Amino acid sequence: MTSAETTPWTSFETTISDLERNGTNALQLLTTGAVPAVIFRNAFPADECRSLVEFLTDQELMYRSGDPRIDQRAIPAERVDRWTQQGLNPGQSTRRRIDIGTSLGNLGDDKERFLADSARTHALFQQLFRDRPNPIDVVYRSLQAMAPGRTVRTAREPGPEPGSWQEYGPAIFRIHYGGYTYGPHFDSVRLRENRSSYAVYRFEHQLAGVLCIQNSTLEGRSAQAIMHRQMWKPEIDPLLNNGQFPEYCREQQIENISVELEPGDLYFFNTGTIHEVPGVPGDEPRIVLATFIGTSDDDSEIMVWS
Ligand SMILES: O=C(O)CCC(=O)C(=O)O
Ligand SMILES: [Fe+2]
Repeated sequence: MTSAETTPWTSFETTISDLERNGTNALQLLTTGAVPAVIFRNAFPADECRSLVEFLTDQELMYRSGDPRIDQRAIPAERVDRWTQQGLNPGQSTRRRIDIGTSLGNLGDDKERFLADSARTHALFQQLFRDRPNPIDVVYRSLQAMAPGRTVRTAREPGPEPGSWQEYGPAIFRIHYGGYTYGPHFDSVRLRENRSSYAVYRFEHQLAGVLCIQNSTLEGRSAQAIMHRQMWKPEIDPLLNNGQFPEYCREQQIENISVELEPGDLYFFNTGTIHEVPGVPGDEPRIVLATFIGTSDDDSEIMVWS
């Protein structure tokens, strides 16, 4: 879609109770690309976000910026860059990210390892959120309100025993240090990663639900996602891979919008939309709680994973 498109393209801001009252099909707004994002402001209280960061730091699951232990825990840059070649940090510095949780994108090539790691994540999250508000619940409840009548559940594969299931990780905390940048990309277990041996491969649409836990801010600017009014198609791939996408957007006058989030704000978007998150090397890391979501128009089940 280009700016020749006359319908406005703006985020849809809502709440769980508004959706329940009005019966808006917010899921469809995303699957059809009618809006760049569905935003739930203040979905998780900002002071709970701050308290959670303190807690995760105390638990040594993450570290403050500058802590030398970050490099030991950071996932190898080649792994997180596998699908997004572009968008190195300012000054070409190494991209550093700590994940708390299990990533299908990183571990999915080894299904057994992925499912074992997912089981450990479930145990860890159960322990972490035994006595404190669980932000993952907010993501699932908001998604459920967007999709009334559908069954929203963590993605799963049939287990070894008849009738048993093995779940994927339910969500993942991603802690981005030093201005970590996501260049323009799309996400798809179907069209990009080709994960045909996984149950989530069957879905027609892939969405993401991302809760902002902490912003990275420098001189009044913070790292925020930019959505381009362009769905992925095969012809876009060379442009994404060669770094020519910005030029293409200028030539084709493809509009974009920035999704401005404060800690506690939650946004959902269609991951087939080309998107990016330019980094801002602030003092604190940017922290999000992220999920992917699979849905099809004629499928009563919606699966969530990380
Ligand atoms: O960190 C974000 O806000 C989005 C990252 C991203 O590209 C994704 O979750 O697909
Ligand atoms: Fe993405």
